[in-house]
Amino acid sequence: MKTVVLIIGANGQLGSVLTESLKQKFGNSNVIASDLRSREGYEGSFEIIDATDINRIEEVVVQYKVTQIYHLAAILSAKGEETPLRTWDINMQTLFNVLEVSRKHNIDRVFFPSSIAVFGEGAPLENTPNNAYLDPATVYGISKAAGENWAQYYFLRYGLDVRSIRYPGVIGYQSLPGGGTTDYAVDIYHKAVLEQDFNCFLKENATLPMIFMEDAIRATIELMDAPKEDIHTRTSYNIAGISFSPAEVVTEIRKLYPDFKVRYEPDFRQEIAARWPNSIDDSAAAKDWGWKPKYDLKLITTTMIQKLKEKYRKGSKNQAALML
Ligand code: AKB
Repeated sequence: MKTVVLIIGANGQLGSVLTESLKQKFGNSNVIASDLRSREGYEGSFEIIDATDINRIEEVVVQYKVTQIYHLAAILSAKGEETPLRTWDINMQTLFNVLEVSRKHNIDRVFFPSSIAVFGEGAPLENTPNNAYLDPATVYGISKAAGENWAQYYFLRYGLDVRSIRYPGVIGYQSLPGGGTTDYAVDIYHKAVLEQDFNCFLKENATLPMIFMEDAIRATIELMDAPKEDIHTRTSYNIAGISFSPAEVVTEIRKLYPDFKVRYEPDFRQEIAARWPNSIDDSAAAKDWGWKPKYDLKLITTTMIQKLKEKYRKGSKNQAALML
């Protein structure tokens, strides 16, 4: 059977990069990118989809004979706290719509991203196990914990092959994050390359699990490629990349930019970060589908700085600076 992929939330930090990788894997004509707004210069099939509208998702699924859906649209941890009930509505309604359309149209595989935000005070901070107690303190985390259980429900009740990863903070040069607690770990590299000072909204010792974009994309594709009988976790898999604090990134960056200046001005996002794990046990993902990260902090830092320098040199300096 030919694989035709629909990506919902294709303009986002992860979605924009994943879309390009899926185009390479399945061919341009078999990947349909979608988001609330069109993307200028996008090469390939692009549909405007508001994922709160189930009819619109269904229309596109039928039109293109979609066989796989990656549902990446969500309001993240920090932004979600501005309007908790709206965040709950959007995160849950869009998931229900994707699950229902997938069930109705016998979609082959569905990907639903979860997050380290599902953990709270009840989970061990170090090496947090896959099956740790989930008591999230943000509405985003609550929606992801509920979403994981709905994903499992659709698998158990209807046999829908939904697969999920709990992403740590994702760091990449290709795109910018929006509204997360881990966003500082991308912004800091832009500021270093632009030779500007950085105001950090977390404390210098706030250690969080992070992952480089290349590793995050590879994990997603490896999970989706794994044989069905190897997937033993139907809520969501922990995956680890590397864990570090703002102070540790600054030390790495200063090896290349010795004058780089940082001020620590923790805000409400520090409270969120304090309840999240410091490090993650990803042995279930390693055992079931062979997960292994490649990028450590040194390699992330040298790659981020080299790629961002190239990007800014190519003339997107003003545009990127405006986006921060
Ligand atoms: C966030 O900070 O909200 C996200 C996440 C860890 O899910 N990057």
